[in-house]
Amino acid sequence: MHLYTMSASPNGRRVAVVMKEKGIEIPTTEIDLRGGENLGVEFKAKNPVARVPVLETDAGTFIAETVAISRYLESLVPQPNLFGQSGEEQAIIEMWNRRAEISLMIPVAQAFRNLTGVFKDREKISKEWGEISAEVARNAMPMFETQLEQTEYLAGDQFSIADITLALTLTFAKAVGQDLFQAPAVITWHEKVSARESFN
Ligand SMILES: N[C@@H](CCC(=O)N[C@@H](CS)C(=O)NCC(=O)O)C(=O)O
Repeated sequence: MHLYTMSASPNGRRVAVVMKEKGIEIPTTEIDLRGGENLGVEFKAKNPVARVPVLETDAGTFIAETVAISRYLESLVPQPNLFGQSGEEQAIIEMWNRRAEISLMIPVAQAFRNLTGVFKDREKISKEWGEISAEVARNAMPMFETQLEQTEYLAGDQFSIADITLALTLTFAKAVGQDLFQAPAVITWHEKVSARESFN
């Protein structure tokens, strides 16, 4: 296998945490996103949407999308389980992971990209859209606070991919000036999850 990633990016970090949780090491090529290495023909042949991470399997198949890669890794190394075992567990974990991605990770990324113009060499940006996206992210937080007042981890009593998505999104948001740590249950949960060996 071979991994193409930018380890410090939010999605690069998600796959890195999954790998560390499972004790998986994969030869890795760092892709220079700011320099636009992902926009070239060579990289786009691996992933036509020009994003990292991308995993090349031993059979030479390219798998993009962080959750797809993570599910594949779970199929190779099932423990510790990050995607649930019973049908219900799997559904609840998927539900919370999708909520974390759609309600938070995407708006945080849109705010970052549109307010900073970091990728304006490759996309149109709008400050207004950046501000709206930052507000959408802030407005999503009470849902996570309410859930984490009731459960140890985001999708219940098991640490899962949903925790990885939410925790790393909040860490990234803070690093780029969008502080979403406004309520106690999220703060306590984030400290606990971030202290895991796989996060460091
Ligand atoms: N839905 C994709 C998103 C991947 C993504 O947005 N990756 C970012 C890094 S975190 C990227 O490659 N950005 C480069 C660019 O936009 O040119 C996933 O889950 O992997």
